[in-house]
Amino acid sequence: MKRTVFISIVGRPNVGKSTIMNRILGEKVAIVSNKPQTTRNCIRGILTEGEDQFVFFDTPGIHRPQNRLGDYMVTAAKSGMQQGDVVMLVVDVNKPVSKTELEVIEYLKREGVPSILVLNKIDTVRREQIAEKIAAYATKHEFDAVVPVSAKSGKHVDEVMDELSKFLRESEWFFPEDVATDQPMRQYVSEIIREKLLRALDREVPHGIAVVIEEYRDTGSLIKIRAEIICEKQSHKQIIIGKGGEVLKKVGMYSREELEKLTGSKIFLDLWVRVKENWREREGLVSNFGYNKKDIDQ
Ligand SMILES: Nc1nc2c(ncn2[C@@H]2O[C@H](COP(=O)(O)OP(=O)(O)OP(=O)(O)O)[C@@H](O)[C@H]2O)c(=O)[nH]1
Ligand SMILES: [Mg+2]
Repeated sequence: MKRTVFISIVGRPNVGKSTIMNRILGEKVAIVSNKPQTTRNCIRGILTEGEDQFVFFDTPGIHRPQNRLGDYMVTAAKSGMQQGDVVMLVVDVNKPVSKTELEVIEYLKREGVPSILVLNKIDTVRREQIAEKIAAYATKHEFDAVVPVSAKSGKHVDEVMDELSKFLRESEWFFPEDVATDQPMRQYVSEIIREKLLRALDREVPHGIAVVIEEYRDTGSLIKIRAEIICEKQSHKQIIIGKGGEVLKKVGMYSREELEKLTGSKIFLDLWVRVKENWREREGLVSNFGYNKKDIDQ
């Protein structure tokens, strides 16, 4: 008897939503960085075990949008929250209960959606702090389960799976058993390059970056990829390229390494940097660069 469950992973930016999804899948499907607002689209991750299929929606962190891109991300997150049979609210155990968590809890109560509270990053705090956080959330909502975890080390992540298993229902599967995501290859490639940029750059520069794949051609012996890195200002372009092209070279090298591992092919990667003044404020450009509200199931 085949069973399925859809799980929405939601929460504030930077709490570890993508990390925990990757950990559960045992594969990197969503990019991760130490900067908030890393994930911009809803990304599906699929785990099939025996007769059971778990379909996860990793969503962008819910925040107060500052521009059109932010509007898109929050719309995508809220739509993703509604796709799940069960909502997994991920919080950073170091952080107090915030407006975002209260907003999610309000939705859970209003719609009567089952939910699991995941207190992440327990590797960074003392045990008493975990108990305090559990008590703080207990006054706000009766979750179906509360699981303190470390997504980074994997500690207690199996308990999250035990809890999620309780929501499996008899149903046909929606995805083949051997796929971990339905993300199109071009999006995957652009995300990997964006991750390397997020890791190489500081402050506001990486937040104003989009990566557009202009060419993706598999010649059999080699995959040729040409990507444009869009940034918001001329000064950002110089930072992205770096002295003597050093930063861009590194980004290219790390991206290529990961793409070769992912595809098992040799990769030729050609990166270009282009300025589109304040593109995050311009609806047309935001949707051109892969963040189109029309693509969101609402
Ligand atoms: N110490 C510690 N760090 C963690 C843990 N889980 C995630 N992190 C780190 O937290 C940062 C954010 O992780 P992400 O998975 O990108 O967070 P996210 O919630 O998906 O963030 P957005 O996509 O921006 O909403 C990264 O630097 C992770 O390595 C954990 O259990 N312990
Ligand atoms: Mg993320």
